[in-house]
Amino acid sequence: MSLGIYFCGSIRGGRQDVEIYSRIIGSLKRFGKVFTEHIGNSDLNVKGDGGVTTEDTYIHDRDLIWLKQADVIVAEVTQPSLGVGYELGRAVAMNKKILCLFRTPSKHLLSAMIRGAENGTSLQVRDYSEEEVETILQQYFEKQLQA
Ligand code: 6K6
Repeated sequence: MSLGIYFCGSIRGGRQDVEIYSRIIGSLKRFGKVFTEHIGNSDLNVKGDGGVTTEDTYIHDRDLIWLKQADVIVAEVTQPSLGVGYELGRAVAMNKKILCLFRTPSKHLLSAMIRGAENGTSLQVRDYSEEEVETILQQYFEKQLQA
């Protein structure tokens, strides 16, 4: 069975971490279909998709359809983003399985509303360094595929 995976990463919150998003998405593709591959695309900047403007309502409604379809949500939460926080809140309300990844060391401190939502099962928060990200994803998805 192939999993549906929704990856969340900052867009208008700032694109500083786009390279790590791309690396995570590359790794996630081994475990299932990633609905939001565009988040790892460096042409997608805070102003829009390489010059192409899409209505915000369209983006919101399409992303919520993908979120509902997803089996697992993986969010890179180091760069604070209102959109990622919103997606996580909606995903919690849908009882989705969620893995939040926070890169250390970081100048940012993860919101208590994300770290405090950790419950060890449906919502997990992992602090990680860039070199270990593939191993963390491998271990997480092995468990999901067994469940
Ligand atoms: C238009 C202008 C800037 O970027 C665009 C195209 N935007 C988006 N396309 C797809 N998903 C989006 C877009 N903007 C936000 N999202 C969703 O919210 C993604 O799934 C991200 O996980 C999250 C990022 O939120 P912000 O607040 O950092 O933009």
